[in-house]
Amino acid sequence: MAQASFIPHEQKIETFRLTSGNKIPGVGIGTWRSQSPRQAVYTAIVEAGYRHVDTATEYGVHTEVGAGIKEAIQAGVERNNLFVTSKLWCTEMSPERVRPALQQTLEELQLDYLDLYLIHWPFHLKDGASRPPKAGEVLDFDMEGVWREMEKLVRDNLVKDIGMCNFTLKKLDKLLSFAEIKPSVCQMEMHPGWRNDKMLEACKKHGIHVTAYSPLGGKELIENQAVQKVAGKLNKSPAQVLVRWAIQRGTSAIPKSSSPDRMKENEHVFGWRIPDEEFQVLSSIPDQKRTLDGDFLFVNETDGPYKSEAELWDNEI
Ligand code: 1BO
Repeated sequence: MAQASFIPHEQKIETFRLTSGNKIPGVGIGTWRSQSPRQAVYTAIVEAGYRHVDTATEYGVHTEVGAGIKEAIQAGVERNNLFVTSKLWCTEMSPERVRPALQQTLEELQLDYLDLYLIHWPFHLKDGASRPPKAGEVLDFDMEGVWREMEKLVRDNLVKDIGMCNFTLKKLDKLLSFAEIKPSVCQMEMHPGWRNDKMLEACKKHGIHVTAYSPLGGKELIENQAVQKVAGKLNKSPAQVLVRWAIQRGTSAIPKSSSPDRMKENEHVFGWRIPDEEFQVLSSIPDQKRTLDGDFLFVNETDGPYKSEAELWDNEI
């Protein structure tokens, strides 16, 4: 359930309580393909009031993101008021590589701990794997072994919460069958153009909070008539409506922006609501399409092991 607390800039920010008892802010700044991550992170925290920074080893921006966080802390924001998420990349998806990967991440970010560490994708890639992988470059994924190591990171206070991204119902069931520390967060693509209701329901049933990535969808969604109409009626921008929709659905959201004005706009989604009727309109947009299908990362149509998008997602699409 969302709770409100005050942050600078006279804004209320809603947070969600995780099963661990820790709180995750309703909106975070995404850093995938960020043009100037150091500046973006600093501006997001200090000027726009964000308290959640989402990054990943694979984005190649840890050093810059860490510098932005450090500058924000020097400007007076306390570390314990920030929520920093990073992710374990697929080449490190074997038990003995989990801890060294996290240690490198902490070093690059200049932090003592992460608030949240996520399995980025539930696949194990060979070092230097091509994109998409060639034959033999997708290795067996020891999910249980990797999770055990993630659990140790929590016990050793190196990360406060653990979770995963880009899971399916099938993989979620598998993880829950052996997890001693249950995942706190599942990060998935979600927006009115890709609602993924079943995954959201499954996570809610197990007390797993969902963070929606790509909450603005693509250009088509921003320009969608229903989205435009609701935005006009509420006197908000389409982006604000989309982020607010995510929050009202019980998920946190991590829109990406490098423009300070857009960052502020995307964060001004608290203290107002999308009325039920309009919420339903957004929740009934018929065209359902991912903006990020993972094909370019993992699908090898001739050699597999994932020969199609459907196989990648355990035929749940
Ligand atoms: C390559 C990573 C995609 C977004 O998290």
